[in-house]
Amino acid sequence: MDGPDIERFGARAEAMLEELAAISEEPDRLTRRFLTPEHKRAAHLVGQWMAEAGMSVAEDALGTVRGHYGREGEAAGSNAVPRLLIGSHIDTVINAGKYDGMLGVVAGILAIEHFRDRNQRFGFAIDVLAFGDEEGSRFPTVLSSSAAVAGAFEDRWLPGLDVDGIALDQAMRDYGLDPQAVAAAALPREEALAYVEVHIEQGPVLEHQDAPLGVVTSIAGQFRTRVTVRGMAGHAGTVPMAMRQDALVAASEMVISAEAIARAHPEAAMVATVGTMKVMPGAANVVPDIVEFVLDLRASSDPPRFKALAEFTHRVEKIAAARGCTVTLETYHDCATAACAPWLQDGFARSLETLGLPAPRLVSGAGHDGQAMSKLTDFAMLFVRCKGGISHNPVEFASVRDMGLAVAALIRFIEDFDPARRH
Ligand code: HGY
Ligand code: MN
Ligand code: MN
Repeated sequence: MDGPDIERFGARAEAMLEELAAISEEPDRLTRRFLTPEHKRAAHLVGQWMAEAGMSVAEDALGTVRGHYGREGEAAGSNAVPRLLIGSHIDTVINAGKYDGMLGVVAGILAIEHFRDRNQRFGFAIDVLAFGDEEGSRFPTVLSSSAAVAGAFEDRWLPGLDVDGIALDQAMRDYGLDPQAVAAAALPREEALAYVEVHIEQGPVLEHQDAPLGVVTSIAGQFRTRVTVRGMAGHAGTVPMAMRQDALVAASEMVISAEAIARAHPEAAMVATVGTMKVMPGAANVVPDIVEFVLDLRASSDPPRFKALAEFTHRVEKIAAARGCTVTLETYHDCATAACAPWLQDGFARSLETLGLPAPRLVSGAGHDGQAMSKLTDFAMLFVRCKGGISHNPVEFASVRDMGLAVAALIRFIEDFDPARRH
């Protein structure tokens, strides 16, 4: 693989990402949430690309598009075939960038296309997986579609409601899926050789080190905890300040306390974010009586994360009591820190070295499908430099050259992949 190949891979990736980015729920920004008609259109497009790259294509009960590239001598329709899994997600956050998730799916497809063009087969099959619920931007679930492949889907997620009051299982039926068939989406453990993912770094480290690519060592664990504060509605003009049970002021103090807890633990790379808040009844001249917000709390290891949630719980109960309010917390997502398998990390490091590139190793503060897939098999990730480390923002950017290098590194990784190295 030489320079022109790298440029060609990168240009193809850019064009495919552009095409996917045009499929949005909103006219002037990219938003594509799980099981929406736009998810279905993007899944169909990805399925077409997989078929054109020489894969057989299927869709599982969670809408994951699964391309299969058979191993040497594999007869059509064989099952129980050992396979290397490559994937990422095609759902987005609200007002997203076009690289987060989609780049990993496109890179997998371009790698298979490269092998198909050379009629190159391996002693193992390769599946490319396009997951639809990594971001958790529609239902109170996160990583549900990769969890289904890993056999870790939880039925308690099915009644979860989106902002319009549509339950996950209803949305699955509306999409043409069968919520009762989720178990069939699980891949038998003995068939999964490993899971690898190419993803933009979504942070500033690679750019700071002037490295186009990097090898992930582990993915930070995360909580998503719904906090509901209840006070007393009242007339904005008549309730004296000292007599208020203002749920929004209490909630605001709680958000500040979450920030203070995270700031106090840089050693754990702790981060706390409140990105959504519902204020009820939602009138300018009514003292709010119910406020609901979600805390996203992460750290580079689990013990400090658990301690921080306990500390936050203690502080919010005190804040609520002092303001004549009550508070309830419901942690609906608890994803453990997940370590990338050293033998797979080394595989990516070797592939970077053969391309004459540095192979920095780094932690991922962002969550990924690999955390769910780690319940099925060993996993690893290859990070791609992104401009300013910006992500979850429409200015998110990865260069054509860096994306081309990522595809080339993935190809090298696959050519060098040997399941016998798993120890
Ligand atoms: O939130 C995350 O870390 C990921 O982008 N879903
Ligand atoms: Mn994301
Ligand atoms: Mn992502």
